[in-house]
Parts: sequence; C-alpha cells; structure tokens
Amino acid sequence: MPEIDLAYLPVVGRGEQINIICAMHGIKINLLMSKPMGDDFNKDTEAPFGTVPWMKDHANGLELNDSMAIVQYLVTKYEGPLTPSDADQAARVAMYWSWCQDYYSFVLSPFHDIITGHNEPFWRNLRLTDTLAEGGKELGIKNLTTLHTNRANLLEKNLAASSAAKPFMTGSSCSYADIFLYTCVRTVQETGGFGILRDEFGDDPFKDCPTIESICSEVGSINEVVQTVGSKFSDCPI
Ligand SMILES: N[C@@H](CCC(=O)N[C@@H](CS)C(=O)NCC(=O)O)C(=O)O
Repeated sequence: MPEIDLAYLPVVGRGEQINIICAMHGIKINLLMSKPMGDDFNKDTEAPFGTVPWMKDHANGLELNDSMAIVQYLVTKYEGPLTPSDADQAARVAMYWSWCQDYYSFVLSPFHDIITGHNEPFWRNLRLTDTLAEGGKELGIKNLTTLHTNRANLLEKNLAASSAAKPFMTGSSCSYADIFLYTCVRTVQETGGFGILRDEFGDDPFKDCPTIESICSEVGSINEVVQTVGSKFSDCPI
C-alpha cells in the first residue's frame, strides 16, 4: 500500500481534503502534527515554504509543500476514482480546486485570524495579516462577509448554468475539487469558529446556493468521506 508522511494541524483547514483523497485512493497517511499546534513537525524549519500541508512519499522520497501539488501528484501517481479522465477534465477540476483555494486564502484564512485573535501583522509566513488593520473586528467581519457572498454567488451562478455540474462540479464523477468544496462549505456551516460568519446570516451562509449545497450533499454521502471525516466538523474549531 502506498504510504506518505503528511504534516498538518489538528483542524479541518487544508488537510482534511488530503485525508479524504488518500482514503479514496488507498494511500496510507503517517500524520505529523506541526508546530504551533503539535510537536511532530516544525513548518518554519522543515517545510521549504514555511507552510503546511507538506508531504513526503515513502516510495521515492518526493517532498511537496503545496496542497494542490500534493493532491495532483497523489491522484496521478496512485490512480483511483478521483483521477481525471483526460486533459480537459484535469483542467476543469484544477480550475474548480483553485476557486476553493482562493476562497480559502482570501475569505476563510482571514476569518481564522479573527477567530484565533491574531492581529500581529506578520504572524504567518505567507501573508500579511491585516484583516483588523482598519476598523477592527466588526468591520473585518463585515468585509469578509461581503467577500464570502460575492464569491459564493459567482460559483453558484457558474455551476447552476453549467450542464456538466450534475451531480458534481464537472459531471457524473466526484473530483478532488468537489472534496475541497465540501470541506470548505461544511467548515463554514458546522465548525465552532465560523459561528461568527453564520451569525451574519442568521443561519447558513450558503443558504442561497442550492447547487453548491447539492454537490456537498453528494460528496457527504460517499462512504470514505463519512469514515474519514467522522465528527471533525463539530470537534475542530476551524
Ligand atoms: N499554497 C499553500 C498555502 C499553504 C498555507 O497557507 N498553509 C497555512 C495553513 S492552511 C499555513 O501553513 N499557515 C502558516 C503560516 O503561513 O505561517 C497550500 O495550499 O499548500
């Protein structure tokens, strides 16, 4: 059985989709918890770009330090249900994954700084933490809520108009992009930390996005997804 070391944090974040993808492709994970939330791995000294996820394949020693590179490598090297069928499909899946990545980077990640109470300008390696720079927490939440709505509505409109988006984003087969969409949406809908975004809507920030919700329900009914996720959305803060 293929086996990788995977360094991440004890949150849903950008790690859970890799756990799910490995479960669906029969890849064993040796999970390392990184600083500052664990002691198995130090992202600041052991990961080339200072971030997680980071992985090492036991088969050939290949090390990768980016979630999209990791996922594309795994589904290509170890073929399974999430391996794209051809170049066109691969490109469409990569595009939808990148929607999720941008949503994560520009909406969810700045929310993390508010949720965890970090507003020191450079507390992360990768970006300037400036959500609270002008106007404090209240304005930060208001601006990020607008950004969430704009981005979610654009994806919803695109998927609703696409004849291919049934029951998954690119057609009849689940892709690794569907898995990332699912982890992002359920993080917002269910984790404790994102209560601050749910409060802005009185309930569900994706309530006006029926196509997105229907795709997430399909993903959530896949056996390996159910088994891998367990109660993480209610247990993890973000
Ligand atoms: N492009 C990278 C972004 C990685 C990233 O920002 N990871 C976050 C955790 S989800 C991190 O390590 N933040 C800590 C830091 O920037 O110091 C990827 O998708 O792998």
